[in-house]
Amino acid sequence: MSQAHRPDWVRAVLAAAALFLSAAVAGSEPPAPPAGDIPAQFTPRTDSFDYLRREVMIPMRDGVRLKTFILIPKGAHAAPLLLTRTPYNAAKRVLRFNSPRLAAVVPQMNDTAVAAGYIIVFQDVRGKYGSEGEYFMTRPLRGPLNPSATDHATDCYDTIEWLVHNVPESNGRVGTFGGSYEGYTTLLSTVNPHPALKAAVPFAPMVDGWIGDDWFHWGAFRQEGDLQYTYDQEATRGNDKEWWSGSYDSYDEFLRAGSAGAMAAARGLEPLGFWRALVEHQAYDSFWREQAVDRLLAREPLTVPMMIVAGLFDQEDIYGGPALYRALAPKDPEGRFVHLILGPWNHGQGRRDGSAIGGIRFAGDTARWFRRNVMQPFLDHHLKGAPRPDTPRVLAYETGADVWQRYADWPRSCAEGCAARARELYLLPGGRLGFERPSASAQPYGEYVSDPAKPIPYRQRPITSAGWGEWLVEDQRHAASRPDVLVYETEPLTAPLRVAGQPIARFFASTSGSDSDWVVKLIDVWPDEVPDDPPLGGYQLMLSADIFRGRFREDLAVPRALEPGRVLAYRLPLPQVNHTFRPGHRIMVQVQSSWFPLYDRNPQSFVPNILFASPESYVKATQRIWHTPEFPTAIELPVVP
Ligand code: PG9
Repeated sequence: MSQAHRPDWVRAVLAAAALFLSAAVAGSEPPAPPAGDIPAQFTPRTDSFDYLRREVMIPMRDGVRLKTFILIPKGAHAAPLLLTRTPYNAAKRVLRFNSPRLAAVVPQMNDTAVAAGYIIVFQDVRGKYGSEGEYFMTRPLRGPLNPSATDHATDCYDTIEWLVHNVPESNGRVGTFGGSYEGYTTLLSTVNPHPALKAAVPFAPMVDGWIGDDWFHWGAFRQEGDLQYTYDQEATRGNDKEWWSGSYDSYDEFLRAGSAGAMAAARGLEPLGFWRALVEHQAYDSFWREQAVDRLLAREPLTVPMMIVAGLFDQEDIYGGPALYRALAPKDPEGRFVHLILGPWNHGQGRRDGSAIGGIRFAGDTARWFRRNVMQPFLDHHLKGAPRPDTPRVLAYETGADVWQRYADWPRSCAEGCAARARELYLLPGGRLGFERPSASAQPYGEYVSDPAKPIPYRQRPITSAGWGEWLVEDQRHAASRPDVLVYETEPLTAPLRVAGQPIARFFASTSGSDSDWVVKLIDVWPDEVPDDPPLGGYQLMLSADIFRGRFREDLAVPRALEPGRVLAYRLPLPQVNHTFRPGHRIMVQVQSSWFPLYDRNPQSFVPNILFASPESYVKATQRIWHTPEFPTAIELPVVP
């Protein structure tokens, strides 16, 4: 019989007996009976745990205290500290499993550090969850965008200062570590860094929120995740009020809402500071430029060794890692400070299991392999004084061939004698794709009608929260068969074609509208039959793709209407590739004008702020992609000879 099911009289007799006994033992008046079963204080028994857990409030220079969890392997002595500063609830980040084992409690990304005896530290950023102070989305560094006296750099400095003086089990060396937003805070830890900071490992860091990470891509607003994210993060300090949805398929939900602004209004986002910032800063103005981390760090001295970990299929922050490397590598001619890892990973997958994304499989658990064999030796060298490992300057997984490549630079350098050379892959009449320039033909352009009433789903409907991490590798046949998607492809290749670097779409386009979005996708088409993996037969694997909002063609900071009917030149740098198209495969390029509802719809008639486009402003447009000698649309491919 459980406690709760004992009859009342039994409980009363038992309680009286217990009181009598305890009074007899103490020889005094019996204490007042407890009000309920739950003691005023309970101390869990953790003697079987393999770690100690300390929860502290660390004071910052302005008196604000930040909630910090310090997990120390039992018996640790002179152990390095690995610090993650998070907006995602530190208490939960150190509770993956409610386990007595440190390896099970911390996120998987810490696996090799735990095995190596590190002390793991997680901290809530200012203003979130257990930390005091005010929150700002990806709080910019002190300066014009942040008039206060603190930022992530100072908060990290003050935290490290406290840790090295108050954790006697440590060796006084600290690494900063974390992905995405935590990657952003990791990057900012290197600005005026604390002398004890010896290494930083940002995974999939958010670097430039307008050009190609999280909030916009080249001016197109990523409404689907961002409205929800802003709501969840900013409505309350502890994410107690969460975005609600009455639809299984977010395609329907966003289409019915009309515009992103209408959707935001329907959920009451107006009081949220970052929503107001999004409304005001739709163009690449100083708000975005001045907080782009690649620009900021390029101005700072490079003193903290950094391993930038990026994913080739990152659906959230695909731009940041390589952009940061491009900005920092010139400051490090010897290649001793900055390393770039390009893994076959979706957003932050380098922190988890890297065996596959959806149905696309790689050569084993590439992420664990990287953490064990590349990242941990790098950390051990800088934080434990282990011998210098042979860390490649750039380590990139070659998709298609399924091998890791070590490079002396990225894009691959001429010094290596194997530079990637830009080769133009032309869009040609008849849906062909080839390395020969177009000649005059009866078919000077490909044409489609883009109808905002029927935008192209960015992935197979229904669009639910499942599948978000896989959409970049989703089979593109669902788009290829639509009349509003142009498709160009080569013949099956007779020899392997290897590409390493950044493809650039140089296209000539006209529209009957006065504004337009352009989506360009570079695709590897598998042979019709793949006996060893049948679902890959004819699979259209998107290697690299992006969207450009036409109004920013002339100036990213100033939107301008397009001239209807006029052929205009565009240049759209696409995400990095490191891939071999194998014999029998085809190269394909698709062009379309919406990617919905991930990106908000372009009304196709110029309006001052697309967030608030009225229903009448959404109009059909006839789109043309040109392929003539005068207007030779091409993808500039970084081909390795
Ligand atoms: N991609 C997420 C994010 C980073 C920075 C700002 C906003 C969102 C993340 O995964 O943390």
